[in-house]
Amino acid sequence: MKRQLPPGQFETEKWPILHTGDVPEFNEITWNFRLFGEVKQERSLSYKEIMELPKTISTVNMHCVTTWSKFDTTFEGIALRELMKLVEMNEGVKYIKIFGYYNRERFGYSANLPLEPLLGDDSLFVYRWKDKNHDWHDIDLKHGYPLRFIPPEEFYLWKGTKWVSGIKFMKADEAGFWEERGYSMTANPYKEERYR
Ligand SMILES: Nc1nc2c(c(=O)[nH]1)N[C@H]1C(S)=C(S)[C@@H](COP(=O)(O)O)O[C@H]1N2
Ligand SMILES: [Mo]
Repeated sequence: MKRQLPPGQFETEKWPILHTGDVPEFNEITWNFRLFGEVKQERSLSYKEIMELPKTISTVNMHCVTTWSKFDTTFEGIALRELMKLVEMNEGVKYIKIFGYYNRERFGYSANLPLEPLLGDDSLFVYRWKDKNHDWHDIDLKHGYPLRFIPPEEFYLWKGTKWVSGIKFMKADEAGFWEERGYSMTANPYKEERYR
């Protein structure tokens, strides 16, 4: 895996914690994951149903817009393409918005992304990780347990929604939480697309 520091970034071996709002508690009984928007039929999956889906392991680099980059974290999770098999999308879907908790609001946080670059092994909804300093363990509640998205490294990490609650499939791009507040729609660290 390449190790190229994007412009304006520095490398860290630690995995910093960054978010806005409180850390939500996980309750398996009430937890569910919603697939909605431009689909023939909306679906809602329980925690058990999610965890029974095929797993993917992938090593990725993370770049936070606050300028830290962490290389080579290995994650276990469910690839976006596995979730896409569970719904029939309408014709012309080109974008998604990944929702998650902001305080008590289940859909309070969101980040928009184009669909096409997210079909590989590096687009995962993760729950377990390791790196050269840590053996396999569940991701911390503060990092988004029970499930959080990690985008490919062509996107800043704010596109990696923690405490995920659903995916909205869209024909047209729509700003998410930070994008509405002036951050980039495309957010490529190598092009230093921080703001718009
Ligand atoms: N639900 C939610 N997800 C979120 C955020 C947030 O505030 N709420 N912050 C984002 C930002 S700005 C970053 S940099 C990453 C940080 O992830 P980490 O704390 O696991 O490093 O989470 C992203 N996902
Ligand atoms: Mo961030």
